[in-house]
Amino acid sequence: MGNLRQPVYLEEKLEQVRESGRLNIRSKSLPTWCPGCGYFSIVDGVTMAINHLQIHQKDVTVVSGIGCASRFPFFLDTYGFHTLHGRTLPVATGIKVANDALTVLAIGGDGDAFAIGGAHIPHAARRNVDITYLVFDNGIYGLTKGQTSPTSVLGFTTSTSPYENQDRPLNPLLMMLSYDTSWIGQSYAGDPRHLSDMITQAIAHRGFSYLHILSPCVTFDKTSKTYSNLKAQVQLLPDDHDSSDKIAAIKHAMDVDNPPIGLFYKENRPTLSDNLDLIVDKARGRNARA
Ligand SMILES: Cc1ncc(C[n+]2csc(CCOP(=O)(O)OP(=O)(O)O)c2C)c(N)n1
Ligand code: SF4
Ligand SMILES: [Mg+2]
Repeated sequence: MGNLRQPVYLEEKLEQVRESGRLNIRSKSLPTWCPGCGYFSIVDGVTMAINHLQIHQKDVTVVSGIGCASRFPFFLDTYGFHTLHGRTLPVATGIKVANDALTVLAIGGDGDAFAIGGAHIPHAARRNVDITYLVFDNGIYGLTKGQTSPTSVLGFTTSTSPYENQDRPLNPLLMMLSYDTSWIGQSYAGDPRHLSDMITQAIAHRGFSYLHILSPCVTFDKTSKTYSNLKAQVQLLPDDHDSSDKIAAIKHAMDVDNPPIGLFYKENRPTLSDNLDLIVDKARGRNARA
């Protein structure tokens, strides 16, 4: 009995959250993530961004798939939708098209996004659905106890790669650039100030915004995307990076050894809802002539 771990007193944590003044958006369900998981700073970043942009919580819907990352909607006192594994974007698209006034956040891990959900991403991006997609990349399947994911690095040893991972990792930023995403950024869970600023910019963008968040899984990754490795690797995008220059963004996205953080690319163009409105107008015009 002497070896039993001390219980975590969630009431004390709840009190800290209450004192921070952010409980108006944080729900009374405190995150069940492992202590030290990078995701804690993301929930804080989203809370700060929503407060900063003065969006009322009744106007926010958070949609997720399945995974540790996808538990996210439970921890915010907004509307939320915990969908099936990999099906975040179709559900988020439906919500936005049904009510364009809502701020819709789609959330998932690297597995939820780029393995089972990978085929949905190009279509949400090219249609420029006005939602914000936050992908938490820990390079592993956390919830199912540490298998390789599409972003696991070469040589990574996990339960499904005991003789080291031989599959080359995807480069999500390059993919998003090629999908014509209208806003693309990257941030790091170990830099909360940068993170909340990037989340704020992503939500403020009118169109499909994609924020790639590097975030350590402290329980199942002791060697790869750890805090100490990421801290040494990440670098700010250069001050003179022109976020309207896609070729420059592609070059920076290829720097996988020293992942740059910041705004890679941004353009303004009509959203899916704008285009649907045009179609409605055209159809009404035709009906009027008929
Ligand atoms: C259809 C289906 N296939 C597989 C699973 C098992 N499963 C649940 S979460 C998950 C991967 C989670 O990894 P990721 O999306 O990276 O999130 P993380 O847990 O790392 O935050 C898998 C394979 C499932 N729930 N449903
Ligand atoms: S298993 Fe990993 S990703 Fe999941 S909560 Fe724990 S540290 Fe975070
Ligand atoms: Mg993951």
